[in-house]
Amino acid sequence: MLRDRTLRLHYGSRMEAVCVLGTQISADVYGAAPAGAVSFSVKHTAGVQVEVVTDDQSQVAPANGGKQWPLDHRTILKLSMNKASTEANDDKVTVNYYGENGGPPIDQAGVFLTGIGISLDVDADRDGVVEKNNPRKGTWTWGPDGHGAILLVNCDKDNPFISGLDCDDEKIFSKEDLRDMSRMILRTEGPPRLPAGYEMVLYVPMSDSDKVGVFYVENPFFGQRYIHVLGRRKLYHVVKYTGGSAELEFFVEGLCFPDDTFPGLVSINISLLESLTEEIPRAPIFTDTVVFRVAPWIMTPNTLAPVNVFVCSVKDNYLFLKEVKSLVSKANCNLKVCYGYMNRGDRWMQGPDFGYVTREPLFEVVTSLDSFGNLEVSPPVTVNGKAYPLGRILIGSSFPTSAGRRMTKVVRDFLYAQQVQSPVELYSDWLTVGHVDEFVTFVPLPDKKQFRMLMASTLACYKLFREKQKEGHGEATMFKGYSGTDTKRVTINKVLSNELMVQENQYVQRCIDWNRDILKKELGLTEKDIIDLPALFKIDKMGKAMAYFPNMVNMIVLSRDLGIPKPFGPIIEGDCCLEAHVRSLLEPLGLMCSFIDDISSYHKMLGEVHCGTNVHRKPFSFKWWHVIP
Ligand SMILES: [Ca+2]
Ligand SMILES: [Ca+2]
Ligand SMILES: [Ca+2]
Repeated sequence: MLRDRTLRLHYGSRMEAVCVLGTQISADVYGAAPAGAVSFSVKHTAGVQVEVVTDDQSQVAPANGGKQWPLDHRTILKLSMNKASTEANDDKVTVNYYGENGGPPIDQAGVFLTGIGISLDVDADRDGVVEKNNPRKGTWTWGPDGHGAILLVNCDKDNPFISGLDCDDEKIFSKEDLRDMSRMILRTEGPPRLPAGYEMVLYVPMSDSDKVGVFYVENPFFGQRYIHVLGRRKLYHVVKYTGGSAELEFFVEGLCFPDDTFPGLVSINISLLESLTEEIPRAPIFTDTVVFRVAPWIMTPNTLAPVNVFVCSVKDNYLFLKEVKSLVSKANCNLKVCYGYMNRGDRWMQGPDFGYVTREPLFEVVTSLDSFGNLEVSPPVTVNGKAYPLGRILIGSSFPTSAGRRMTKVVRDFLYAQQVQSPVELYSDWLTVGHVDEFVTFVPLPDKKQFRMLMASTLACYKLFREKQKEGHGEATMFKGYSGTDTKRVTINKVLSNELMVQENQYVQRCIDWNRDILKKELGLTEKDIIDLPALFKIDKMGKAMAYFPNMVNMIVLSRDLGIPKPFGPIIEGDCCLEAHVRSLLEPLGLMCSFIDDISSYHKMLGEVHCGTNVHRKPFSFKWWHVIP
């Protein structure tokens, strides 16, 4: 921010002023004139540029003072400097006033000037280097042609020995932690000391103080120390002015993600304060401002390559663990088992040791719809010409007209505020657990579309079972080897003749179709982008649906390797006809199906493979700031 300021010259007295390079000082030449003066001349040293401005007429004043101007109340002098001073007050502007009869000047007014360069700098052009005084550093725009610096929320834990997150304290423990922060440099140029009465202050607006933390790097050449200078409870910091040509280095961390009360932009200012006399408080005469946007919280879709698979070890999931292990080794990524001390008995975990965020409502009841199985993300899509290069978040919600469970408002508001993965709201409240991942998932493909959407389909299951019945396999038995307690013999004939079940599953299909229509519209999909996986549901006492056999759509996707809940379908000629059918749909596309028995470990507790695992994926190569929300 370059702001002009006005200086009141006064004849017969010595004045001193600091001129920040790139700014102008307006000096009132008329008001300073002695009685009887009718014209003036201006003399100045080489480091100062002086313009004589009357209305919109501007003339450069020669340094030697060889030109006279008539004294006019509209006339002002504009002083500027483009080179920093090596000593305080080493430049000077003198105004000579002349009377009506010419001759020698009748009086003088003047000012001694100190030129100081101040620039607060960030990487506003996003090339990884903090450039010098980018003229656009104080604003922020989206898109590949946009500009503006970015900031990460430092919500990981680079030091395992601290209790909270990295951004919870006002310390930096490791060099790794510095990599989560953005560099900011204060460049100053000037004499060894600031003239008396001047001070430089770095500060954040009150509204940003709980969103950003700033550390100063002390003694960069003698064992660095990082001093927390701005953030919670620290609104300003008096900067040590070191003289000469100096670069003071700062590291900046974000403290929170955007949400409905915080659009994501934070600003940091440097001001030069001046005091006219000791009794009057200092006032800013120059301010430079930089703006950062805090990086949004971004979800990674199944189409991104897996890096680590997290799974919990609890007392009864040993076999499940073994099968996941073999899948993970096929997919060439790492398995991270979380043992009891970390998961505290919770098998529906999220991964430890990397960034996480919590949102807690003040007044609302937290429902099952707030679980992360209720939050999925589509692969990148283009819908009616509008690109979503990071995909769209899928939120499970209740039917628009019913007063059912709904994801807590704070969570929904949070998701919308991230902007880069514009959420789509689906209807998932018809399910007992109510999660989106119970009826839809995505698998990567190397073709033009890059993926297929898989949906649970009761229609597809009935179609398959009727075909098998026609082929003479009506007595094929389900649930063989199923470790559940229900030992009644279930055949294709029995399933097909159960009228109640037929009706319940027609209802379920309607609920799924409702979502299918939303997904087609909001993700720009056609029928050929969708694959139906057979599924059956039963309705519980509350009128909600739960999977009748392990729900295959609730799979884990590791590139081309799919870990699918083993459905325990009707056995025909030694093969599960559901597995065979799903293989016939997916394997020709180059996908590999592994069916994992999750019955006792997850299915009986109303979850499947996908709910019991978590995949840390390679982040998008697409830069989120290139999104145009
Ligand atoms: Ca740069
Ligand atoms: Ca810290
Ligand atoms: Ca960190």
